Amino acid sequence: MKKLIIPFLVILFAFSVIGFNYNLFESSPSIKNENKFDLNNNIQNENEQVVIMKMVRGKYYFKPDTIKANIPVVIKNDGSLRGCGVFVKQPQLGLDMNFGMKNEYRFTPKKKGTFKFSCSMAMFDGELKII
Ligand SMILES: [Cu+2]
Repeated sequence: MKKLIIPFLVILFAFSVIGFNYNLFESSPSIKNENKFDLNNNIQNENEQVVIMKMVRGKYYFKPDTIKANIPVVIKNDGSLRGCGVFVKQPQLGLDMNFGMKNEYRFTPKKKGTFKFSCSMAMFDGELKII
């Protein structure tokens, strides 16, 4: 088991470097502006719900923490998701996100309830409500 830890960390590091470079490479002034989001300025409309995801001391937080079913959602990393915290899963909603590769993920929630999100190793978690 111990032998697996170091290769795993190397792979994880490689992934975060790739993700980082990818973002740097893709950054142009126009894209930067699009990706710039303000935690206090969530645009909620009938076409898309914007959810900002944040990580504070090993906990995920969503802003807003309650969204509506059957309306498309985009989940964005506010930049605080780090390390293995970039790998976010929610199996019931079919979400398997890697914020090291992409800064935002879109889906349309069909189910209602309180859904627990966790990192791929279940070290970090947080809840999102769908009504
Ligand atoms: Cu983890």
